[in-house]
Parts: sequence; C-alpha cells; structure tokens
Amino acid sequence: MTNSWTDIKNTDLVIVMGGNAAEAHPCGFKWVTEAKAHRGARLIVVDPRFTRTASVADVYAPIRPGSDIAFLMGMIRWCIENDKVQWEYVKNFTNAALLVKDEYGWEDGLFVGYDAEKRDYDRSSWDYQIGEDGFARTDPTLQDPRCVWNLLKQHVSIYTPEMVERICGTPKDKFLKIAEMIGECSTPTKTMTSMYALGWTQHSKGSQNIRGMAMLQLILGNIGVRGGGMNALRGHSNIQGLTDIGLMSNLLPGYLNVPTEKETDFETYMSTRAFKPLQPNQTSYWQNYRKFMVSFMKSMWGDHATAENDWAYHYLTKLDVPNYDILRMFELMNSGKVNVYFCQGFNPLLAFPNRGKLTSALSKLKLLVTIDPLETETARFWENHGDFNNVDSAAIQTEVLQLPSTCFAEDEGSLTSSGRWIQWHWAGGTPPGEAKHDTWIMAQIFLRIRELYRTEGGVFPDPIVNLSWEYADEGEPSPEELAKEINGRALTPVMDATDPTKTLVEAGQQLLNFSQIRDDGSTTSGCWIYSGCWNEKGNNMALRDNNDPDSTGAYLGWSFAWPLNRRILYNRASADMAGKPWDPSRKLMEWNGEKWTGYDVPDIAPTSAPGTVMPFIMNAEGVSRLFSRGMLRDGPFPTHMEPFETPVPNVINPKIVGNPVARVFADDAAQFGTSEQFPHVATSYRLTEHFHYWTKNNAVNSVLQPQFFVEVSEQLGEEKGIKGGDWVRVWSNRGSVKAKAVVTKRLKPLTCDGKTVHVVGIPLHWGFIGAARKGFGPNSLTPFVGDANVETPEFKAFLVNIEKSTAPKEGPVA
Ligand SMILES: Nc1nc2c(c(=O)[nH]1)N[C@H]1C(S)=C(S)[C@@H](COP(=O)(O)OP(=O)(O)OC[C@H]3O[C@@H](n4cnc5c(=O)[nH]c(N)nc54)[C@H](O)[C@@H]3O)O[C@H]1N2
Ligand SMILES: Nc1nc2c(c(=O)[nH]1)N[C@H]1C(S)=C(S)[C@@H](COP(=O)(O)OP(=O)(O)OC[C@H]3O[C@@H](n4cnc5c(=O)[nH]c(N)nc54)[C@H](O)[C@@H]3O)O[C@H]1N2
Ligand SMILES: [Mo]
Repeated sequence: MTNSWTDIKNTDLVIVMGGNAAEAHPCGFKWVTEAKAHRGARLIVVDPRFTRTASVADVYAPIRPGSDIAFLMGMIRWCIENDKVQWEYVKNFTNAALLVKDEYGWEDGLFVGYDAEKRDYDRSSWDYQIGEDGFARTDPTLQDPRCVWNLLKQHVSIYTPEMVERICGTPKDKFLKIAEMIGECSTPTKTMTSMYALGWTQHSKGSQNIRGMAMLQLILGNIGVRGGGMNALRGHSNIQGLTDIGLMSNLLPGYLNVPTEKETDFETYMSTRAFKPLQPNQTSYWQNYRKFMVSFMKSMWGDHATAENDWAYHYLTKLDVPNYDILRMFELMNSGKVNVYFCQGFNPLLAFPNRGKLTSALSKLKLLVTIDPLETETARFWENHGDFNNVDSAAIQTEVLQLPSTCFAEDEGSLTSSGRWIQWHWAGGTPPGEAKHDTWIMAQIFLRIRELYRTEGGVFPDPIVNLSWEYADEGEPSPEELAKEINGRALTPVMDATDPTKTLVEAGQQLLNFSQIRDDGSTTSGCWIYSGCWNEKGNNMALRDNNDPDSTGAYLGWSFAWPLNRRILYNRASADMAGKPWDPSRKLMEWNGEKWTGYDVPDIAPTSAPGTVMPFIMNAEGVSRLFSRGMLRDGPFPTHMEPFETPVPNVINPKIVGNPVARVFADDAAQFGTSEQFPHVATSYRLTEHFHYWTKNNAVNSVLQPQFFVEVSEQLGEEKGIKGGDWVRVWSNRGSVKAKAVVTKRLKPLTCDGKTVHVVGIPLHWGFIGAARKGFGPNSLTPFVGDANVETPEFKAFLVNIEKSTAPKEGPVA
C-alpha cells in the first residue's frame, strides 16, 4: 500500500477493482464503512461477479476476467477528453513533460522493438531524450509531440467507451457512470482510493493492470494524499514481509537485487545501479544503494566481508535466468532436474496451477521435505483418494519427510501488514506435540550442513562455513536477535557525515535508522528498509500508542511502518508547488518556510524547499512515471492483451496471443485450450468462511461452507440443463473436477466482441485432507503461465467446459 488501512476512512471514493475486500479482507473493509458513514464516501465495484463487496456498493459494473487494461486505459482517455485532470500535479509531479526518444512507438498492439523469436522486446528506445547537460529533455508546456503526455494521449485514443464495452463486456452506460464519479476526484479537494488484490495480479499482464490504475491515480492527483493511493491488499498476514525481506528468487532484503551471472564483480554490479538524477536537484535516493548492499553483506558474513574482498560479493549466488520463480522450479522438477525439495509453509499441490503437472513433478523427486503445522495434500500427493487424487501410489518413489512446525499463534515475532506496519506479536500458545519453531528447524538443518562442509569441504564451502551466526543459542536464534540484526548496528564508531569529528553511533549500538547505514564496513544491517524497527529506543514494532492527533488516521505511535515510520508514501505530493496542502481540510504535510511539518514523517529531506526537490525521491527523475521507460518487460504503457486462454481474439491484433513476452514453457503452450473446445471463461477466488487450505481442517469452518461448488449464471444453467445442487463436471485442457452447482444471479452473461461469454466461478478451499468433505478446487484446471514481469500465475482467467454429471468417487483412503 502507498497509504494504510486506517487512511481509507479519509477518502471520498473507493474503487474495488481486482479484489473482493468485503470477503477477503473483512476487517480492513471496516475502513470503507467508516468513510461511507462519516464522509459520505461512495463505493464502486468492478468485478466479473456480483460479490459481497458489490452488495454494499453504490455502483457495480461487470467485467470480463482479464480485460481490465482496456477499462483502465478507457478511463484515462475519458478523463483526458473531459479535462478531468489535476493539471498542476500532472505537470509538476509526473513525467508528463519529459521527452521520449523519437524511435519509440506502438503499432498493432505491439511496442517498437518486438522480437517474436525471443518473445522479448529490445527496450532501448523506451526512454527519455537526454540533453547535453546529461538530464532528460522536457517541454513544460506539453506542446512537444514527443512529450510523455502527448504519447499517452495518443496511446489511449483507441479505448473509447464503445471499445471498452466490446473488449470488457462492461455496458457503456455503466462505464460512463463510473467515469463521471472518478472524474470528480480530479479536483484537489476530492480523492479516490484504489483497493486491489488478485483480480489484477493473477494475470499474465498483472503488473500492467496495476500500472493502469496507478497512472489514473496520478492523473487525478491522488498519490501521496490522504484518502488516496494505490492500495494492494496483501494476502497472508506477513506476505508484505515476505517480499520486503527478499524471499523472491531475484531479490535480496529491502528490494536490492540478486546479481546476475554477467555481474561478475561488485563494481560491475554497482555500475548499473548508480541512478544518477535525470533532472536537476533531484534526490534519487537509490544513490545510497552501495551503503545498503555493503551493510547487507556485512550482516551475512561479518568479518569475512571486507573492503579487500569486495564485501564477499563472490559469495552471493548469481542468476543465470531472470528468476527462479515457483513455475520455473516445478518445470525443472518435472524435467527431472531437481532431486530435493524443501517445502516450508506451502501447499503447492492445491495452490499452484496444473495439478497434473505438479503431481508428475513431485513424483520425480528423490526427497520431499515438508515443514508445516498441518497435514497437507502436498505431503500426501502420492496417496490415492479415488477421484480426488487418482494416483498410482506404487509407481511413486519419492521419499517424503514431514517436519511438524508451529504456526503464527505459537510464535513470537513480527508480521508486516499491507500498510507496511511491522507489528510485533507474542506467542499465544506452546507448540503441541513434536512441533518446533521454523527458526529451530532451519537452524538445526544449517548447523548440520555447515558441519558437513567443515569436515568434507566441497567445491565452494566458504559462503556456508563463513556465514555470520552470532546467536546466544546457535541452535535456535531468537526473534529478538533476528529483529535487531535486521535493524542493524555499528561495528565500529559511525561518524557524522557532515562533521567527521563527531561520533554518531558508538560501536556495538543499534542504528537509529537507515540514514546511519554506511558503505565502509562500519555498519551491518540485514534489511535497510526495516532499519529503525529496533534501535536503542527498543522494539518499536511493539509500540501500541493509539493516539491520533486530529484523527488523521496516521497513528505514528502504533508499531513501526517502513520506511522511517512513514505512513503515506510520497506524502510531499499532498501539498502544491508552494508547499501548501492541496486540500486544507485534509492536510498531511506543509512547508513552514523552513521545513516540512505535518502529521506524517516527511517523504523528502525535511529541509528541501518546495519547487526544487520533487516528491518521488526514489526515482532518478524526481517525478512519478506515466511512461515507465524500460522498467517492465511488456511495455512503457499498458496495452490491451488477452489472457492466454481467451473466448475472443485480441481485437487490436488477432495475431497476438496472450502476453507476447510472457515466458511459456513448451509443454504448457501445448496444453492451452481454445474457445471452440472450451467456450466458457473460468475464474477462481476465496470465501470469507475459509482461509485457503488451513480451515478445512477445522470442523466449524467446514460446516459454514461445507462443500466444493462452482457458480454459473441462470442462463448457462438453463443452456446446459444444470440446476442448483446438481453435480457438474468442469474440465479444461489440463484436467477435470466435479462440484456441486450453484446457479446464481450473481453471474450474468457478458457480450464481448459480439459474442456471448459465460463466466464460471470456482472457489479455492477444498482438497482431500482435513475435516471438510473432499473436493477439488480450481488448480486441476488452471494454466501454467505467469505474469511477464513477476510470474504470478494466470489463475483468474482461463477456459473451461461444463456439463451435468454424477458424484465423484471416494477412494480407498477414508
Ligand atoms: N477469508 C479469507 N480471506 C483471505 C484469504 C482466504 O483464503 N480466506 N486469502 C488471503 C490471500 S493470501 C489473498 S492473496 C487475498 C486475496 O484477496 P482478493 O484478491 O480480494 O481475493 P480473490 O477472491 O482471489 O479475488 C478477488 C476478486 O477478483 C475477481 N476477479 C477475477 N478476475 C478478475 C479480473 O480479471 N478483473 C477484475 N476486476 N476482477 C477479477 C474475482 O471475481 C474476485 O471477486 O485474500 C486474503 N484474505
Ligand atoms: N486458482 C487459484 N490458485 C491460487 C490462488 C487463487 O486465487 N486461485 N491464490 C494464490 C494465493 S494468493 C496464495 S497466497 C496461495 C496460498 O497457497 P499456500 O500458501 O500454499 O496455502 P496456505 O494454506 O495458506 O498455506 C500453506 C501452508 O502453510 C502452513 N503454515 C501456516 N503457518 C505456518 C508456519 O508458521 N510455519 C510453517 N512452516 N507453515 C505454516 C499451513 O498449515 C499450510 O499448510 O494460493 C494461490 N493459489
Ligand atoms: Mo495470497
């Protein structure tokens, strides 16, 4: 989230598109209710299904799964056409005025530089014209045809309301009604907030969906202000923490990058991360990258990371491919290239696409180790459960070890919420039976592996045997020790950058925050963005002061938000060029003539005078990006792309299949289905009464939502002779499931490109283990392909067929 849950109460208009917050985030959704009750805020929902969120919306519009880019580009077009633009914001705080290279262009659905063979773009022309002074060229009058604003206008021109209806199936009058409501938020005194989740991410162009809304929010001047923002509603209680702390295969903690194999030495690695400002006076905060990287490597290898050995850069793994995401790992497993798989807190057999392929992949392992508090389908993938898991157990030779772990309720530690609040929690119970903390399990495995490397050597034992491991109990690092390590401390005295005679931090003391992190080896810090979470003041994540001066929703004394306890990112943009709040009734930050003051921690150097340093300090431009240069693989602007399995061809260019640069493995391409065989669009989703695959182990939840079902419209029910409560079979080109039918008015047929499109809804929560009745879930059907930039699987739009059927057969195992 750019903002926070508690800030949602400050909004005038909520748009829930690409999520179902009332269902999947029922506690957080109370802030929408607050905004409705106390500010008269209105709620728009755009979803293929009439959801629980839609049931309390002022306006609901249906949309075909996987078509949101057309809707969002249509909205931007409408705002530009109707002058619903926050001009001062756009001109000063976005890259609207920057000039783009002459070679850049877009034609027939593709940007310049496409190479069909490589399924990739040459992105060199997707960038600014650089002047002789080394800065990007600009035209503040927005007259130059090569300025970002004019290129954007041209780019969105095809997305008329008629085109939106044709692609998305959203009736034109609904679209226009929503456009009017959104357009009102272009004034400085009205804001809209965007709440989204998987309805946008789980597509082969998920990143571009999100960019689309971010661009709209910038045009409306809604980023950095109270009640505005791009608010990603995160999933698991600590999934924000997962990405922050570097658990993506291509990331190190704090959004530093794992080096690639071309970056053979530290200076080469650093050379593309210099981030020289692209406009005069700009902060370009990533210029501090080296400090964060060096201190991270000090936290990993302590005294073994020195200036002489480039801070042990050679210990870091180097990527030979863009990332080792889960899709790639299962592909490798399925090609027999993986022997051992540690599966910790993950149930891929139910959670990942194309279960047939997953079963085949797991069957090729020598050893599968699961670390989980519960019995999972993944740990039992080899067990026959009749129709529910019809495998030949005798043919599977994988050895499975199940290590019972604790769960959050038995652990102490921190959880990072969607709003970047790192909140400490305490154990509510003691581990049952043989269960052990994950930290104990990991430490015990590490100690044994280190011992093997110490005694037996190996090709390159150094990164393992020299790993810094300074804990009171080697066998189980405590959450406090880990949190302090993440915050960072001084190894030798840290001197004041402006006065080198002054000691800022004594050796051994915790760093105050990341401003004290150094690149000379004097500091260590495990994750720079978290620095400040546990300093000499103590555990700031455990703070529970609910004071909120003037009820702004900031709650600065409650837990610790990264970065620097800042609650709203880019908050300098809440004030105009002179530093006065756009909306005095919603003041956030203000320039008092000497420094920035207000309700939040300023997201800019506190003494940067307005008019010099622009609010987007992480960007080399200092401004936000309507045109994202070469940063995303699939385009500097979002362009309409169909899902890989689509009921209608891409109307802009029927030759383009799916996302033209998404990675597709050959076997999976062969398994895509066509609309002739599979005429209906399926999408998958959650129910409030269950949490993924945990709560089916609990009798109460299993009674509340007792059985796996699929939803179809009354029209499709009629067409296929399906009544509510009937058994149906749903199948794709990859597999087949059986479910009870729910025939409902919540789904309505859509008309897309002149064709009737039916949507089939499939909830997630059933499997073959637990207290609930056995069921399937959607992932026997889903395609094995991900987003072109981050590889989130395309769970939300795929093709199926459906027919009336009979009950599935239980297997030999009860
Ligand atoms: N009770 C409960 N709460 C949960 C969870 C749970 O299992 N149970 N899981 C948590 C997790 S891990 C996550 S990630 C979040 C997910 O939170 P959400 O993303 O809100 O949950 P979903 O139900 O997967 O999907 C949301 C909506 O997206 C819609 N949708 C599908 N395709 C499209 C599309 O192409 N465009 C648009 N505009 N909408 C589309 C679906 O119809 C659905 O209503 O929920 C979290 N909260
Ligand atoms: N078709 C389709 N598929 C989807 C989705 C969808 O919308 N549609 N959503 C996707 C999303 S967003 C998500 S997040 C995934 C969820 O998929 P998973 O993350 O695999 O599902 P969970 O059941 O939440 O968690 C996995 C396991 O973690 C265990 N666990 C809980 N606490 C701990 C702990 O402290 N330590 C350890 N070691 N284990 C623990 C649980 O017991 C559980 O067995 O599903 C994905 N799959
Ligand atoms: Mo999730």
